Amino acid sequence: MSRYNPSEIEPKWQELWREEKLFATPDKSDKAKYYCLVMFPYPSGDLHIGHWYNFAPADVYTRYRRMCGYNVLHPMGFDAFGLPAENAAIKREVHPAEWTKSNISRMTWQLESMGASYDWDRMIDTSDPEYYKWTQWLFLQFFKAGLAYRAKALVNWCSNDQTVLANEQVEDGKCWRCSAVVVQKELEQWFFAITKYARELLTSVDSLDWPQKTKLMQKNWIGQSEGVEIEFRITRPSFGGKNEELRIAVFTTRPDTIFGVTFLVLAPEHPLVSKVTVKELSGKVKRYIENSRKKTELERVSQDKQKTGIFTGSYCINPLTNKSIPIYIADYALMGYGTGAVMGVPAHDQRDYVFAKKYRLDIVKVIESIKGESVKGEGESKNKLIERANEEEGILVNSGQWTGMHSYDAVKKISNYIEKKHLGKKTINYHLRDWLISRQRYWGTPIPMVYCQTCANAGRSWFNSKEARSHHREISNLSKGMAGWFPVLEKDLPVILPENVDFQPKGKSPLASNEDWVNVKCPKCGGEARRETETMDTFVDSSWYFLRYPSQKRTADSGQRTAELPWDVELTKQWLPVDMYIGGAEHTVLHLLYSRFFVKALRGLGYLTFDEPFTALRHQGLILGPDGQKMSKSRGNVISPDQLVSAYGADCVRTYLCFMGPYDQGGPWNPRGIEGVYRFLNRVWNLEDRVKEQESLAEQRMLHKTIKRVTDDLAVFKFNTAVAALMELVNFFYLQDRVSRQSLVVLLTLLAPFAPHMAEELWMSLETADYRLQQKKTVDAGQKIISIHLQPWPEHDPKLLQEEQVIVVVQINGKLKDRLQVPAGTDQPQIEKLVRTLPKIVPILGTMKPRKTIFVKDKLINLVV
Ligand code: ANZ
Ligand code: ZN
Repeated sequence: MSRYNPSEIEPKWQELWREEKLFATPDKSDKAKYYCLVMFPYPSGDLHIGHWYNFAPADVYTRYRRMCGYNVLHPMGFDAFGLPAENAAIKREVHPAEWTKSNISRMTWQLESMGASYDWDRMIDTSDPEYYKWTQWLFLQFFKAGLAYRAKALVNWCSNDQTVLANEQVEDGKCWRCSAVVVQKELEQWFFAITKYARELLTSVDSLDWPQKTKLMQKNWIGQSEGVEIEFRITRPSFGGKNEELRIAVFTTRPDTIFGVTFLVLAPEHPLVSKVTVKELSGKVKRYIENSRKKTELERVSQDKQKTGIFTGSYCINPLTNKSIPIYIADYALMGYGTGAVMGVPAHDQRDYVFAKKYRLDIVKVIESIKGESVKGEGESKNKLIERANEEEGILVNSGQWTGMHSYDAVKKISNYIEKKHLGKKTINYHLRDWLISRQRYWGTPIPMVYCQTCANAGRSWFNSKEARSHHREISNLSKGMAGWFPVLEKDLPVILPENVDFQPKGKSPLASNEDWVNVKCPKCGGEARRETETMDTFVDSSWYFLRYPSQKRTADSGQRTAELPWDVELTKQWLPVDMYIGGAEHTVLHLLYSRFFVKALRGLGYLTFDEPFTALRHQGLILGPDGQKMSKSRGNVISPDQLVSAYGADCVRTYLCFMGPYDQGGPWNPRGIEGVYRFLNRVWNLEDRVKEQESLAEQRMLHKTIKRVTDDLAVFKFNTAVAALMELVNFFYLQDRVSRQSLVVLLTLLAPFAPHMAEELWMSLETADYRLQQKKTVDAGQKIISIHLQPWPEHDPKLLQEEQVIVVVQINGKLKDRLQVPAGTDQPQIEKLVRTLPKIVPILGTMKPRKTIFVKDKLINLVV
């Protein structure tokens, strides 16, 4: 047998598999479908070992599923638009398109070198006009349904990347990409109305086979909060004149504290601010509002920061106490949550407490703590004795008819009372905000909208059109703020991203610099109009790519450009939802939430019939450098897959990645660990010299035990223990210094998902010497081509597992007395029972209880008497 030389066999098999299209997935098949998807990468230039850790075990799992008899779809593509590519391109002074293209071809080559079983006919590049045409089309459907809208809002601005960010892209007040501090800006932007699906996104996550932690993170991000909206009547005299009674609604989760409300707070952006501010104070109020705009949301809500505010000069009435309380403006109240107004309960809310202290407002205790010790100044009821708010539930005091009741009951009773008396209503709020999708950057999908000033002046928008009226009954609501805006006609899609643009980020949309591109005719009046110059968040591209893969081939095959939908209806029904989604945990909120929203929104519009995009989800852990630190260029601890492949071969890297630890935990890269796996593969390689015809019962037992272990482990992503089982089997073969042909074939079949090249090479050499000749013969005979990867997954024989018998030595005081044959794994109490019935033991032992029992499972029992 020749030496194991992966660099010789691996490229050879990759080429043959490619030529035979061995892993192209047929759309028509008698087999059950299985859509197994990995998160597609950014074309950042190089596949690092973290990518491999996502893709290689995922490919192992895919191959296993395929051999189990499923028709498996395992596609690959590139999340090609977006900041990473654009920033890299700027740094290197090349065009992002060029940079992206060359990276895609380099990464495709790298993926090939991994021996992954992708169906390359379905490859997706999101920056391809044939793809982003449909991203634009989807935007238009959302727009027409009122799910995409433009609005002025306080938004997150990253001054380093010179663009706005979605809430999900701000981590601890910083930009998720570059870590620059994010500031608030008031801008007109495009949003997707993800909040319309908040309730559904929250509840239906329970049904998914996802990691618990990820489900919880989705829920927490959506943030459901049950409470009441209570209305406070404003009593500034001038309002009486117009017969209009102004009310401010507040949202509270603690209606049990309502008797302790001593002031009311409006967010600076609240629409009633101008109405409640008295003339004498309007200058001061204006300055306050301007100042608060400079703060980040984090600064505004942070618990420990000083609370600032300003009195409006107006008062309102607490509907339960009928007492008059002052109205303040304070920026710890956020406009984006609840009603944008808060009832101030300083005795029981710490922020209100800090605020009341600063502005010398009353602090009235209405909840008595049940744990006595935390009630400072009890009996004296002097405000200054309260040192901080008591936010816990307890017994109500000073609360009229509810005095003496527990908070839990009072929350319900007071809410009911408020509803009954029409003072307000119960509501559920979600912390989730609408998804801001427009970006002031170049490398993205152009938003396919046109703005016409003439039409805007005349108050016209698409929502006045006949098409719009056929879509909606309540146009007026949707058309708010949309005057002048028109969708690009669907037949004119895609709106091509122009190449000739100065794409350096300047805080404005780079596309605006290309006048030729910007100026268009208004689809309504035919006058001078302008294209929208902002592009879509990259996350929009990745929110639907999994819907495209099944149909991607159709378009590629037929060059079909006239399709009416982004996907083939039949293929979509056949393949979706994704059965298994595998990827990193860093996108737990962002990408997964957006994709779920897309599916629900498209289902709502009648384009899809299922409800959730990813039925099952698994995360891989993080691979650390050999020093246990996060891999980074600056630390010099980055492990390059390319070098490993040339040193050990792809099969070895794949198998080691599977073997290094539990898949969802990752861990440090161990340079010695990979050597061990390399030795293991060499041992497999050299087994061919030991092939003998017959097999022993022991060999069969060991083999079937291994089949069961590998099968069970792969099904639940325990790649490491599956490899360990294979290693034990190989050790067994070496110990008995022989292996039967059949056993070797089974071993190779089990090994095929992990080390596909080696398995194919050895299997072929067992089957036939000449691959090409054999293929020709089988194909001529009308049969499928042969490959170990088309073989069925081995099944274990349960009989061979159960009936394994062992001989247990029976000793009394260390002296051999008898032997006992029992099924392997029999436990101590059972063996003791059996021993006591043995004819040789009964006379010795009688009814004596042994002082001590030494037990070695499947081997020995020694009774000390
Ligand atoms: C009175 C009160 C008394 C409150 C008390 C809490 C404790 P979650 O659980 O996150 O929903 N709130 C409501 N709207 C707000 C806004 N726009 N900006 C800032 N704060 C706002 O929080 C609900 C609580 O957050 C509400 O209940 C309100 O304060 C505050 F002892 O009302 B509470
Ligand atoms: Zn017009």
